[in-house]
Amino acid sequence: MINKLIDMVKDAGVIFKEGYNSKKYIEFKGKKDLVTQYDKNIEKFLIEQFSSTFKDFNIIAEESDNSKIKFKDSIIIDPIDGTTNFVNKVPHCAISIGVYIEKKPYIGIVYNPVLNELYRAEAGGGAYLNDILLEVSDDDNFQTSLISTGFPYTSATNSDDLNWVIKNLKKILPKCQDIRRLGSASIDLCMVANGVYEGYYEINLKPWDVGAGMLILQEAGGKVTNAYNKPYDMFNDRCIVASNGKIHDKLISYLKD
Ligand code: LIP
Repeated sequence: MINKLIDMVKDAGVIFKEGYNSKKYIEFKGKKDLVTQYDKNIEKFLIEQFSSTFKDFNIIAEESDNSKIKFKDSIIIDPIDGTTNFVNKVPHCAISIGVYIEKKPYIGIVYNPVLNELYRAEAGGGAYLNDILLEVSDDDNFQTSLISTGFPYTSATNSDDLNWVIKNLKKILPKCQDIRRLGSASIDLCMVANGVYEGYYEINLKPWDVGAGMLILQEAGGKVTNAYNKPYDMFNDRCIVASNGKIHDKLISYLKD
């Protein structure tokens, strides 16, 4: 299944790359939440491909109405994770595909066509960036750890969410090496998998932002939980905490107090 998926995702990458370099028609789903014709076109292309080839799976996709879909044997699509980057030509954006069987992660693919970087993992089979086996960093010192985060779209309208972001930046920034905000949750998770970041946290993400990256990180030896150190439920939990495993408890302790 993974090779077929990769071929289809690479075909979708052609539309992605063409769009990256072209004029976009932008609509606003919320005050900050953008969508372009390329998000819709890539999603439509992938849904057509997946539904005709993988008939045993239903599809949950960012730009679609998912209200009647039951998550079980599912393919979760984010056609462009990092749409704000895509619109502004910041080359950190990706197609994210998570495949689940019986609600358990089976395959994850995160493909950045701009940089030609394809992250992939199969449950129990390790994680790769192109052909390089991924392994999380072994740094266990929080002070030398590079931490990544994201700012939820809701911070524009919800003062609790904005305060949460500021409060946790104030707590974590002095205690770590530095903080990065790259703008694509799926790539953030892959960069923890690749040992670039030691940790990552963010609130209010959706299953399509993380459905692939979580498996890629876990297969590279990393850890993903909620803020209470319990398994992260991508449909219900507010905060995702991801790490190389070694600084996980420290990161949780800062997010908690
Ligand atoms: C985005 C994320 C980004 C996060 C945004 C948003 P989109 O996904 O990947 O890191 O901070 O809140 O969820 O909307 O570009 O697919």
